[in-house]
Amino acid sequence: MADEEYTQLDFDEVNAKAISQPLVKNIYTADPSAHVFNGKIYIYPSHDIDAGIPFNDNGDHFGMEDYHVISMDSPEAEAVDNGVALHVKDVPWAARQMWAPDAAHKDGKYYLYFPAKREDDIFQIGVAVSDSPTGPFVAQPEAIKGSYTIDPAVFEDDDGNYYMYFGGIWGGQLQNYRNNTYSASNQEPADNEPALGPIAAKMSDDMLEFAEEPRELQIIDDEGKPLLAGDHDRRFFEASWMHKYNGKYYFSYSTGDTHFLCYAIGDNPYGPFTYAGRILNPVVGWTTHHSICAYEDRWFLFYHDSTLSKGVTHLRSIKMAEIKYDADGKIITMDPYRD
Ligand code: FUB
Repeated sequence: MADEEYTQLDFDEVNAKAISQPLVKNIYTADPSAHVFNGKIYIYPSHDIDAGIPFNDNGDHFGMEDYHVISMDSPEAEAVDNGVALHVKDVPWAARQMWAPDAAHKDGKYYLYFPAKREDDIFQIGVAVSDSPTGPFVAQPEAIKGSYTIDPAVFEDDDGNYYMYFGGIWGGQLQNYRNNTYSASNQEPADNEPALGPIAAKMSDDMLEFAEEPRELQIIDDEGKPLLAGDHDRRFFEASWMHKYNGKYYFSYSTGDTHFLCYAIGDNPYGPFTYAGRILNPVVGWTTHHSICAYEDRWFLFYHDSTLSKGVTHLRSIKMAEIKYDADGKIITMDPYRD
């Protein structure tokens, strides 16, 4: 459904076949990171706008400027847009492109994590703090030391430790880093070499810094071999997410140019993670990005597509659908549109 294919579709028909409808229609939203805080669902999405920036391979047309938090009393309740929670003009180190954020809750404080480009066009990840899950959030003056690229996702483990997962290739700039060091190479590994992995770091007690050097994670196949850079149907591209199910760590992500949401399973927060399959087949629009969150005893996938904007790839809408696991803990692959 991605790439040029969707531009040929009759969007009323596609919409009628969609397994879910946009949660909010007053603004365009994408990259939904959902959490249950104090019994209520809070979704931290990107706020898509048409910034008038021409399309290019770096994704500069994703010219977002602020964040809104969406809240729901329950999975069936109306989704409420709580207004501007943080604007780029209030982030001292950031210049533009407020891409996919996430949030965490610890000791009564809420932390909004977000990537943005600095004035020199390099992505870093920042944090802003609030006493309320809906903000407004106050940004720290500097980006998180040692952070780079995009798509932070912060996971709270059962033992009270928090980990940030991040990274994205192409416009997300991960191909410019090896061992946490930048070079403007713009060079991905060759197709027969291991793919670049997502990056993870444990968070400091105050949630404002990394407590350790970020490390690259491995996604491996059934034989224990790393997925290769040429394996575009399975390799990591962007959109990290972590959740825990039956004591196992499920790392999920987007394959980017092949438009799948996939997952891999590990025994600890750092992996290695064994590729386990697809969660969601391609949606209308180039990007696909998600989160997975339990509400009481049900599990939900939060995702986005571009049906509301009739296929405009940078004007997306967040959606949610219940996910099911089989008896072996495998997630049953979903199609975003019925046949
Ligand atoms: O929303 C901008 C970018 O598009 C995100 O950071 C990526 O994950 C993709 O969804």
